[in-house]
Amino acid sequence: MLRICVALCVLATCWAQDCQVSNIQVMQNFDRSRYTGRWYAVAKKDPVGLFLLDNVVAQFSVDGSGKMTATAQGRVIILNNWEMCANMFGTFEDTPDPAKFKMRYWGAAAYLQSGNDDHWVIDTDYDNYAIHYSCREVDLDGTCLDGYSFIFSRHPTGLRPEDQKIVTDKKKEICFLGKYRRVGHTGFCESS
Ligand code: RTL
Repeated sequence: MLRICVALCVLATCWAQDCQVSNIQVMQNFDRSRYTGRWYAVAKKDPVGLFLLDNVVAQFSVDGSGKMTATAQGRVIILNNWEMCANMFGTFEDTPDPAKFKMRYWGAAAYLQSGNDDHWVIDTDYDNYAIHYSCREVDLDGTCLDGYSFIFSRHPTGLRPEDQKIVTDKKKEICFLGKYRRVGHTGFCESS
């Protein structure tokens, strides 16, 4: 019995870390209403190309009909040296998996990036931490060729020590461990 358990555990670990986008485990029974409110990005893994640099704060809402929307702010540099605070909007299309969405996003100004990305919630306890994942391009071997991810905290000061191991384990599971940068909060976007 013990041998079977060990074998199953080994199999489950390998399966979780084979880096196939289609095998990535997301939050079970995701509850969008508990996810609403403000989240501070504390770390991010960048995609290829232009991206939010730091001071990233997201605010999620759910309307009367259950539709999820979000706004996000963050410092960006566009046109090589123009630094500004980007005000972004996102609407979410549901999929059969409650933790997997399609996010259409755009900026308050027309020159900001817009797009339609996957938006997966990998794990959250709703009150302290959340791990987001988006793969923009899947490689021929099924792994992610171009993706990004945010680690969010409800606390502007960062993750609680007790959440750090959970987050590190999930970073490994989504094959982005070692690819994150810290997201600083300097108040850059606070006046806009
Ligand atoms: C996140 C969740 C909350 C809502 C939105 C999000 C993504 C925003 C992105 C913005 C990119 C902006 C760029 C601007 C420069 O032109 C995932 C935070 C909308 C991806 C690159």
